[in-house]
Amino acid sequence: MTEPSVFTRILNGEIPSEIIAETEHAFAIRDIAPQAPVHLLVIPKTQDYRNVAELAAGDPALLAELVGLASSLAAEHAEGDFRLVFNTGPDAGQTVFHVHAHVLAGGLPESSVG
Ligand code: DGP
Repeated sequence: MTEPSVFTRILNGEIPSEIIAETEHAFAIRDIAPQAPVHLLVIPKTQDYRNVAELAAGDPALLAELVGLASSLAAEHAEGDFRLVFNTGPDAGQTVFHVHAHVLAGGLPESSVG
């Protein structure tokens, strides 16, 4: 059996982190090491999908739920515009293999590619 990820442990209350929003299948927390004025993580409650490619193939409706939650959080915590980043694979900087979206907002650098 797969070990619970850090995000599953947060969801279960085993690691302290405020859950700032929740939907039926997803939840959101603040990133522990923010890289923008607003830096949130939107995460499926299931850890069945390691990255966004697996999630898109396996449950596109859940991917859409993540995007919808990201959008409403950007409206609530910033002016509404946001950058959505899914690091996919270790060489792309992914460190937690429980798919999650970084929601970056509130004054981003000018660069347009990430
Ligand atoms: P990634 O590198 O894309 O896998 O992003 C993982 C993110 O998870 C990273 O930006 C830091 C964040 N993170 C890791 N552990 C914790 C934690 O215990 N609490 C919170 N709030 N964020 C965490």
